[in-house]
Amino acid sequence: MVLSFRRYIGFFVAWAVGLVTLAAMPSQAVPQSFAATGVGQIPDSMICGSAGIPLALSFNVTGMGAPLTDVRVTLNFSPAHTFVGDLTATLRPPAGFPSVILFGRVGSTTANSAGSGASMDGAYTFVDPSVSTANIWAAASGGVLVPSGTYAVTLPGPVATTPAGMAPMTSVFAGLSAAQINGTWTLNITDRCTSDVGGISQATLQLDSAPPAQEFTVNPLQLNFDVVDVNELTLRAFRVTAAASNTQNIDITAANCSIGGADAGQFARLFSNVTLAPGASVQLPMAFRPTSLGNKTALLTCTGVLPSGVTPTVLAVSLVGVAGVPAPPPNCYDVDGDGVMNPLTDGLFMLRLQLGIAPVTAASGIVLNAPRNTPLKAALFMAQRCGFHVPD
Ligand SMILES: [Ca+2]
Ligand SMILES: [Ca+2]
Repeated sequence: MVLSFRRYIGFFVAWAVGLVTLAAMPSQAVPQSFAATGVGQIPDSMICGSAGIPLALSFNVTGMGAPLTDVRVTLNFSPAHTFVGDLTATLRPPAGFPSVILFGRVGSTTANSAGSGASMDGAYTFVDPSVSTANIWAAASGGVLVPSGTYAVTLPGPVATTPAGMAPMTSVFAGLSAAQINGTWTLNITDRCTSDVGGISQATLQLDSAPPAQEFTVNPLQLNFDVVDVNELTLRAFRVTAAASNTQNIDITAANCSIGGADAGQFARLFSNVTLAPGASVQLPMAFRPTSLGNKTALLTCTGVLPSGVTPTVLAVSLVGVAGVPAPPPNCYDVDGDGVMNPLTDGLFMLRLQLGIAPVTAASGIVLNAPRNTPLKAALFMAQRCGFHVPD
């Protein structure tokens, strides 16, 4: 494809207009909530000091990326459970390890201590201490009711001094891969002393994670311009496609694109800034205009592709072309282009035109051969390529 300068500009404008339609609002990952199955009465302990059968809650987690950046568990105690010191709640990811005890034996300071007698009645959200430093041990110290609210994960009892210290949660799970995060999380709640009972009516696991990696593909990775005459302009395009699974736009900034290599000056980038919405695909044009004969190679490289962490991190397309010999100039003595300069056809036709005779009359009695086998074809050639004035 060889384009005139005007068509080149038109192509560029069409391209720039096309960019506008690609714009889309970026999307961000948001915390996802997963409701528990298995809610109900927490089985009472049969023997004080020995943990009973756990109430096992399950959360079916899907669609999360890694690493986790926030983990929260909300438990709605209904009916209320008297004597929080009976209870221990342990959260486990699908692989089972590592686990985190959200709270355990609150108020307990010795191996045989029963702990706090305060009731759990209502909703409680357990979070990483970076989210809240409210301590459930302090809240339970009144001995009547643990107020509903948000509490940091605390070390399980017994502890030597109360309140028990806070313990991390998010960082414990931060090493999990996406494959290890997505699956069934469990929350086991056990009771270790008889008589006091209660249950869970509703539970939610809320997770937040870094957005999954944004990906795009480039095709072809080598743009082949084939043989192009010296000083001719030829265009080719490659395609960039954003993965449908992306959650954010991918931005390629034209200012971050450069052409390197021995023949860099003979290739040109014709695209401006590119925004690729998830699943979007766009053709990006490049130009080749060889200035001397021979094989020409260069490399287009776009760095700083956003957002950070995009795969691949660099857009790279190798550019290959061959500069060929330009077509010879037209032979203006061969009016009809049959390869023969015949004075009785070519010569006579030219002479008549020079004398001011119109083409049809000037061709009278002359047999013009292919490819310019009519007076008008021959006259047009003489005007356009050979600078002749052609009489009307
Ligand atoms: Ca009990
Ligand atoms: Ca001829």
